[in-house]
Parts: sequence; structure tokens; C-alpha cells
Amino acid sequence: MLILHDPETLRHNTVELLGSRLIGALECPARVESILQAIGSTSQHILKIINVDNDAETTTHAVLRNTHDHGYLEHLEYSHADWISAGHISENESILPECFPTFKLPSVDCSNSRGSARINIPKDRFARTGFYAFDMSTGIMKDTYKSAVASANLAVTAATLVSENRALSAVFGLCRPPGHHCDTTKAGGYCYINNCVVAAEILLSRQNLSSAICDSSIVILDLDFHHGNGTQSYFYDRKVRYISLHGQDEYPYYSGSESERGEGPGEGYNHNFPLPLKTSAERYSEVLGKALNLCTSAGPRYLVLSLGFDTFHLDPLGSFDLQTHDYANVGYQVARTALAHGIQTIILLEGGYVLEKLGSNVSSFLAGWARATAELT
Ligand code: SP5
Ligand code: ZN
Repeated sequence: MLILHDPETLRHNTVELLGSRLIGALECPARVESILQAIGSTSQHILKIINVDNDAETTTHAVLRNTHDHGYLEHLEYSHADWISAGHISENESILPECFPTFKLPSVDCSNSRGSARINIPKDRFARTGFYAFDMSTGIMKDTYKSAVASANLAVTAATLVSENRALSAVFGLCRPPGHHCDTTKAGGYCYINNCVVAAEILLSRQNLSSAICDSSIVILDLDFHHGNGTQSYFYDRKVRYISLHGQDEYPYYSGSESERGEGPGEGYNHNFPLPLKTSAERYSEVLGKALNLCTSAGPRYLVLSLGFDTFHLDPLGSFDLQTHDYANVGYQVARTALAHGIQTIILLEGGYVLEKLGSNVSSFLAGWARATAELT
């Protein structure tokens, strides 16, 4: 497995309101450090260090502008400095929202966003932070934008490498911050830029396709414990299949039900598998089998795998019952399906918050992947 990492992704380190406490965000640099340490101790994988300043960055900025709201991107890039110059925070503090635009107003401006009516952008800088966020777990600190771009750049690089080399069966981007909760206009759930959207659009553009037209060449499978509301919403009216296994009635609370099947041209392309509290590894594997059957049904060329490890039994933000050795089976199951169908996989890291175990869980997943690869190639 080719694994991609950019040290710039380690700079983002912020706060969140969890329960009623303002704490250091559980999504922290030590997560990726734990993974690097674990994969460093085996020689089975190739770790490639990417620097966001390389050629791919131009492509990354282009795909960001094509997929994400421009006002939102500017907010990510400049709001921290703006708050500093206004004297509201010091260099090492983070911005958090205080008020969200949930009011029903007579004057709405739908012109700058697809799908949802938008309230006018507030002039007040405190208010603007709420306009561009949907929760309080997504603080903006001085390096957030740099890390988010580096994270997205890993998705771009993974997608580019896979599309340039048919023999490369899988590339794993150690993305952080994660992406699947971001809907391209708002930050939330530790996500600022939707890396999965970015990877999918790169894969499509390199085939001279766009998600706006019929396309079955890519399929997205989301195995983070939480429903990928942002990814679902981006593809909801498009013919790109999105499949998610996640905790039922858990964060982000307002999406992820089985009844969400896609709309318009995308109707029938969205598949949610909400699973109850304490779902066992056996049950998880059974549902994953169904999801993988859906993945292969239209003969895709690429699988984009949003991979979270917050399905771990000890995760503070999850409630499933997977243990370290179970990730080997998850890796094996996905890899067998992908390899048997000639599908190339782009794996993007999403959640997983048990720092001491995240590295071993990722290693276990990779060992399962390697076993399937050894059997099938
Ligand atoms: C990428 C990702 O995994 N984001 C998740 C963000 C979740 N943030 C808020 C979670 C609130 C959880 N409440 C306690 C649940 C304990 N089972
Ligand atoms: Zn998650």
C-alpha cells in the first residue's frame, strides 16, 4: 500500500465544545503521529511524504474553487488573521461560532449555493463564523487553512497517482483534518474541506467526466462511524453512488436515514445503512458485504473509501463494538472486492479518536488489505 502524508497537516490544532466543555479538539495532530509510528514499524508499506508546495497544489486550488463556496474558502483562509487584527483573539487562540443562520427569513439569496437557500452573509465577523459552520467542534486557528489545503492535496495526489497508474491498486491519504461532514459551504464535525468530494472530482475530470453528468466510474463508500452528511449532500442529486455504514441516531443527527435515497438524477444512488448501538464485528461485516455488493453493481473503475476508525469499541465518539483485529477483516473484505473487480481504491482518513490505538487499528486494516492483495495478485 502506498501511503501519503504531509507534515503540514499536523499544524492544525484547535478546540471544540464537547458536551458543555471547551476542550482541545479530539481531532488532533497526535492521531496522525500515532499512525505514522505504527506503520513505521513495518516495512510492508511505502510511506511517501508529500509537500503541499509541489505542482499538485495548483490543481488542488483549482478543484477547491470548483467544488467549494468561494466566500467560505476565503473565510477559512483569512478569518483568523481578521479576528487578530480586530483584537478579538491572540495568535494562539481559535475562532468558534456563536450564532447559526437557522431563522426563516423572507429575503433569501439562492444564487451562490447549490441546493439550499442561503441567508445573506452577515457583516459582523463573529456572526460570519456561524454562517460558515454548522457546529462548535470546528474551530479555526492560525494554521487551519494550510492544514486543510494540505489534507485536500493528499486526496488530489492520491486520486492523481491512481488515475495515472492502472497498476496501482490502492493509495491511502493520511488526511487531517478529515472531510466528510463538510458540505462545501460550512465547516462541521472537524471537517473544513471535503476531501472525498475533491478526490472524486479529480478522478472524474481526469476521465473528462463531471459528476453533473451520468457517471458510474466511481463509487464512494463511507466507513467512518458518523454519517458523511457533507459527501452525501454534494452527490445527492448526482449519479455518483454514495454508500455509508454509520451509527444510527448519532452525530450529525439530521442525516443518514435509510429513506435518504438521492433525488432528481441522483435518485437511487444514495444508500445509508444506519446501525444500532453496540453493533458487533460480525453484524458490521455482514452489512459491509451488502454495501460492497452495491459498490460493484455498476462496474466502477474507482472506489473512494472514506475510512474512519471511530467504529472502535473504545472510541469516545462512537458506539460500535469493533476491536483492533476486526479492522484486518474490514481491510480484507474491501480489498478482496476491489481487487476481484479490477477497482482501484483511494482511501482517505476520516475519524478515529483513541490515540493509543489508532496506529494499531490502521496497521490491522493494512495487514488485512495486504493479505487480500497477496491472495489475488
Ligand atoms: C470526522 C468525525 O469523525 N467527526 C465527528 C465529530 C463529532 N463531534 C461531536 C460528537 C458529539 C458526540 N456526543 C457524544 C456521543 C458519545 N457516544
Ligand atoms: Zn467520525
